[in-house]
Amino acid sequence: MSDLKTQFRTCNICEAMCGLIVTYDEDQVHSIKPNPEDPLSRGHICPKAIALQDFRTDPDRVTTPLKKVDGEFVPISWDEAYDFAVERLAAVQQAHGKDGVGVYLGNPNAHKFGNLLTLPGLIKALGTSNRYSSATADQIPHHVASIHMLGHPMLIPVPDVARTDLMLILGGNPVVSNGSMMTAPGFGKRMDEIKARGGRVVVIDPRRTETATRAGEHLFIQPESDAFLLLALIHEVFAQGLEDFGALAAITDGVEILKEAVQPFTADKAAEMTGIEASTIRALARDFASAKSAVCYARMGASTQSFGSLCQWANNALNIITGNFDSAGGAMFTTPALDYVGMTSRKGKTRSYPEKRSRVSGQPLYNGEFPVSVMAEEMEMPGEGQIKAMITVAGNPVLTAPNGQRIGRALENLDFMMSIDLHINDTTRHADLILPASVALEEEVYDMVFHSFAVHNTAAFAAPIFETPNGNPQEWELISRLTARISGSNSIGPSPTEVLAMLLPQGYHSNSVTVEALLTAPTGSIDLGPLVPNLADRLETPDARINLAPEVFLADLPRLQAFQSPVSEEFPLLMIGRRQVRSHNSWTQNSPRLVKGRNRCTIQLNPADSVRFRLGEVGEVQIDSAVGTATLPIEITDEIAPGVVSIPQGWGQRQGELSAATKVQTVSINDLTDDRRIDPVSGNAAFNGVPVRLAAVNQEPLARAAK
Ligand SMILES: Nc1nc2c(c(=O)[nH]1)N[C@H]1C(S)=C(S)[C@@H](COP(=O)(O)OP(=O)(O)OC[C@H]3O[C@@H](n4cnc5c(=O)[nH]c(N)nc54)[C@H](O)[C@@H]3O)O[C@H]1N2
Ligand SMILES: Nc1nc2c(c(=O)[nH]1)N[C@H]1C(S)=C(S)[C@@H](COP(=O)(O)OP(=O)(O)OC[C@H]3O[C@@H](n4cnc5c(=O)[nH]c(N)nc54)[C@H](O)[C@@H]3O)O[C@H]1N2
Ligand code: SF4
Ligand SMILES: [Mo]
Repeated sequence: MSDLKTQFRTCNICEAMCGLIVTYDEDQVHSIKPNPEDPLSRGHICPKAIALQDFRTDPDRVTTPLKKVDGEFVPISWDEAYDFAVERLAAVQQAHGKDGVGVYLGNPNAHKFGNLLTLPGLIKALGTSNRYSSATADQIPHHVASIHMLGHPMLIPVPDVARTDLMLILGGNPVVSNGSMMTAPGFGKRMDEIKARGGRVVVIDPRRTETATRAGEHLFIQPESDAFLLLALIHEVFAQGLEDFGALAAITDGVEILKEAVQPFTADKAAEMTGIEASTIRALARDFASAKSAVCYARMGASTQSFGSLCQWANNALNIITGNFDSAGGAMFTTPALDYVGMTSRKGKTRSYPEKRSRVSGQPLYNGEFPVSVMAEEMEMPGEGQIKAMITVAGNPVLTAPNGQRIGRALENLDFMMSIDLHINDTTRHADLILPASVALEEEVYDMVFHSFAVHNTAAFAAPIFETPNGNPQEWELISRLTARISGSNSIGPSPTEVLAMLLPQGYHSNSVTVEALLTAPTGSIDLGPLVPNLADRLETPDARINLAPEVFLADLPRLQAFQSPVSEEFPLLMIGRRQVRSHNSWTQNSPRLVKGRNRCTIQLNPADSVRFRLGEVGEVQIDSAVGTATLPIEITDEIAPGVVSIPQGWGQRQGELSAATKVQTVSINDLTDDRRIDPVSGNAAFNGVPVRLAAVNQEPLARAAK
């Protein structure tokens, strides 16, 4: 045991950045434990952290370049692999132009320092504008709100959970997800702390989530009706004369326009659309505006829906008009050691938005990426600019994008596809070439993105622990080598650690945060203190002022006013997704320790609906949407609102591609989600509120409600 070593490390699976203590020897991990001294996570971890070791030793992991020959993947050398990739990509671009090659970047990239540093170079070398990522499945409405109101997509307000007196949560389940665009590990404990100091947390969700249960205050809401609620809260704050702009009064524009715009959105109208009583909405507005501090936080459920952009705008507006923006206990802005906003500053640059529109259906492009919802049609529709080859890096859109099966069919018809990934899975099985990626424990880790969204400022860095298998390059080096070959150069550029050393001096804490200081931090992480007001200096709008009422959102209000529930006789229920503690999106389901136990891929249904559709005695149901069908076990529970059903995201791995240990038969929610359902302002996918019907398996479809 003498050669056991220990390392402080940040878990980079989800956004929470939990501090870990990893004990290991030359070959393997001995233990992964929470770091109680980590100033951000304070000893929190979840079961996924322990599985970090499984991703490395996974028997199904791809560990050599694989080329598809007569339908079978065969190992090839790295030289052959690079040559094959470069030759085929060049052939496609010669025949169809630069845009003939599309790129899809999946969620793990956001957590991988080396990938974030090197992928922009790859895209530049390819010269394609056909770019997609999981961000447009997920969070573009936040960026769109920040662009138009504050001038920079990454000026994202983060709830000051540590000091707030009243927190309103719409469409987030941070007890399970540990926060999103709000890095808040151990959120349950943080809620307990709010309550212990006399504060409140109110959760508004069509499901009584784990967060709602622990918060103690929960209101059911009809899917996709959040914008009505948020605008009614704004309406009520003005109507009750409770607005107070605090320190931002002098730099906020558009107050009168906003006041006028919310006129039609009364508490009564919101009550009709949301199912929440008007008196409750009025009281909530009063409590929110009169609390010493309060913060409204609207996430996934309020973002991945048809009115995602209106929700994020209204969410910010509510915080701003109640003096809860850039002030303690409200929505605040981080000052990270590696300042992404500063590094990508747009000050003094004039831009128009959306930057472009997609070729086939004219959906907006923000942040250089088209909505993932249009990826299939861009591959299918012939003509100039059609995608004829695709590169996926750490992405699994067949399981994670709306109408995923359509994407699978489109990938199959391409001239060429390549993937950088860990697995042969539902997406990468369509590739002609798979390049094996390194995993977390084989890489240095510095979180470039999520320090920007953290509820407390910290910085942490760790070196790789293990070598990559077969002497493979680390993923950043793989990407750099591919880029070099594409651009005919020999140079692969500096390592992520070298880049970090160059960038830290430009950040907010250049005196205290250096690579050396990070590596020797006694608790594994440097505490940079609570969030501090700073917005006035950071606004990137052309006039350096906050715009409360940008035209793009005002122009979308008539669409909201015209909105009617999509419930019909054919599709009488609305489907939403849910996350689970023991899985991360679609890619952790190959860890036996995470998937053991009962099949968690169930459809949740309210008892009233099980009676209404005569499904009480049924073990399994068939669910149909406009685009697909699936069969899965039923779970009758009053934790889901009447009229709504919930299926977890991230499942549906087809049999035969996972190890025997984890072969559970599950379904992909995105066989059912509809790629035509989007938020047209941002192009973000509307995963939530999908109209569906249920039928008992092997019986006539019970499409109609028993009246
Ligand atoms: N364990 C685990 N943690 C994760 C992930 C994971 O897969 N597993 N994924 C990570 C990623 S990539 C992200 S983006 C984050 C997401 O983290 P969160 O934003 O917390 O997302 P969810 O947990 O999906 O919670 C969304 C909630 O919205 C509700 N909802 C659905 N439709 C509506 C609606 O119309 N209105 C309202 N008000 N609510 C609605 C759902 O019931 C659900 O409770 O989680 C991250 N953390
Ligand atoms: N219906 C519905 N759909 C959803 C959601 C939802 O709530 N409901 N959530 C959405 C959200 S928030 C997100 S972020 C997206 C996620 O969508 P994606 O990013 O497309 O999906 P992931 O499941 O994260 O897929 C990660 C892929 O990367 C591979 N991988 C894992 N680690 C590495 C690595 O280190 N390097 C490389 N190269 N590959 C790696 C995995 O094998 C897998 O193929 O899904 C979205 N889809
Ligand atoms: S909550 Fe997220 S960051 Fe923390 S241990 Fe779990 S997966 Fe890792
Ligand atoms: Mo996400």
